[in-house]
This record gives sequence, C-alpha cells and structure tokens, in this order.
Amino acid sequence: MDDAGTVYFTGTAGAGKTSLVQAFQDWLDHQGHDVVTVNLDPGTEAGSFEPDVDIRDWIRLPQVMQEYGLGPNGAQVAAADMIALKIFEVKQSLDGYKAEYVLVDTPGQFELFAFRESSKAIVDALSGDRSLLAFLFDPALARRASGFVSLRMLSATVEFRFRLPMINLLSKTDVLTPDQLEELLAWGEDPQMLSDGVGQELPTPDVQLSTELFRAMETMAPQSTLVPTAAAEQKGMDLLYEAIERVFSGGGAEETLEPGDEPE
Ligand SMILES: Nc1nc2c(ncn2[C@@H]2O[C@H](COP(=O)(O)OP(=O)(O)O)[C@@H](O)[C@H]2O)c(=O)[nH]1
Ligand SMILES: [Mg+2]
Repeated sequence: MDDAGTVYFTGTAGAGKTSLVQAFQDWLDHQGHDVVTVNLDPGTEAGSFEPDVDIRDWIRLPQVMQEYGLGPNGAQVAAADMIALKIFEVKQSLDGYKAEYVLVDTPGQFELFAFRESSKAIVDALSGDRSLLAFLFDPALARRASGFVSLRMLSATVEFRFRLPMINLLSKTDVLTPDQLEELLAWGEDPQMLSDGVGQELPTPDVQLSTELFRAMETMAPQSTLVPTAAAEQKGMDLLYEAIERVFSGGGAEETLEPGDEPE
C-alpha cells in the first residue's frame, strides 16, 4: 500500500471536502484507477457517502459526548486525539486494500486538524512515499478579496505544519458566474490583482499591513494557482488529477518541484 498516492482533502467546514472526495472517487473509478477512500471525521452524519475505511468504526462523536459527558465542541477536541490513538488500526484496515490512490477526508472542524499535534501523527502514520495536501477554497469565503487572502494564509499554514506538497483548489465553481470565476482564478495567479482587490474592498486600507502581508504571502505560498472544481457537476476532476500527478511525478512527499527542475 505504501506506493499508493495519498491525498488529504483539507479546508474550512462546508468547503466541499466530502463531496469532492466522493466525486473524485467516482471519476477515478470511471477512468479505471483503483481508489480507496478514508473518512477521518468522527462527526460525519450517516449519508450517501460510504467510505472504504471509516474512523466511525472506532470513534463516533455522539458516543464520545455521552461517555465523557462532553458537549459537541469538547467531544470534537477529545475525538481529534482519540483518532491518533486508533490510527494504526485505521492503517491496518487500509493496508487490506490494493489501491493506486487513497483519498482522505479530514475532520469537519478544520482547526482541529490543522493545529493539533495529533493530526501530524495521523498524517505520518497514513502517508506513504507519495502524499500531498489539497486545500479547498470555498467560494463563499474566496469571493471577497480579503476572504481569499485569509484562505491563502490558512492554506500556507497547513502546508507549513505538515510539510507536504500542497495543491490549492477552488470548490463549487458552479455557484460562480463566469466573470467571478475568472476573477478568482486571476487572484490566484497574480498577487497584484489580489492586492488591488483588497484595496478596492476596504474603504481605508492599512497600506503598510497589506504590503507586509502580501510580501509574507509571496514568500510562504508563491504557487497558489487554483484548480477549479465543481463536485456537484463532476467538473474539473481531470484538472485535479493532472495537478496531483504533476506533484507525484515530480518527486517524493518532501520534495516539490522548483520552477525549471526536471521531473525525475
Ligand atoms: N453548488 C455546489 N454545492 C456543493 C458542491 N460541493 C459541495 N456542495 C455543498 O456544500 C455543502 C458542504 O459540502 P461538504 O462536502 O459536506 O463539505 P465539507 O464540510 O468540507 O465536507 C453541502 O451542502 C454540499 O451539498 C459543489 O460542487 N457545488
Ligand atoms: Mg465533510
């Protein structure tokens, strides 16, 4: 199983991670690839999505609440650490499958996955030689330039913490007009346009803060070209596949291609 390509889908709650995992699994299936899905969200409601490997076989949020007398937020925090304790069982279950691609749906409460030590242990345990992070930009937040900047910082934070190659995705493109889509994709390509967008949005922009922020962003996350996807319409799956393959063909988990490097 260690030669499988593992993709962790991350992003704010409601960004469309679960829907995209499902849509991308269907697409890969159709293309004749072996794909396994893993759900790491103990709070996912039972629904149409049936992951192959499911953390809820070991940990369920309602049970954690009941057993430890916790509310939903406290239970999420406790569950985040419990997942790490069960991760070798999850890994064993995963090893029972033969797959080219492993798609991992991460916990709904993004900050728990992004900021707790236990998630590093989880990612270390599940990752083979080829692993990457996909971060979803939700149009509901990304549609405003300031929201776009915040998401880009979040994405860079996740990349910084996990030290894996990162692909930035735009989700739910079907809710955007063609002009909005074009603008969002341009913001991903061109920091100046994004900076101008923030300037137009804020009535009295703090010029110094903005300038410093953009400088930091360019250093932290120079490549934030967005891959447009719409899980609801199964659109952009080919682009997502190409983006993933570009990373995997470019080296191992710790290496990303620098511009001008030749793939090995
Ligand atoms: N219009 C549209 N809605 C979507 C799309 N993907 C997800 N959604 C909706 O966005 C909401 C959150 O999606 P979900 O996959 O559960 O997000 P998660 O919390 O990141 O796993 C749900 O109501 C989905 O139906 C999409 O491609 N287009
Ligand atoms: Mg979800």
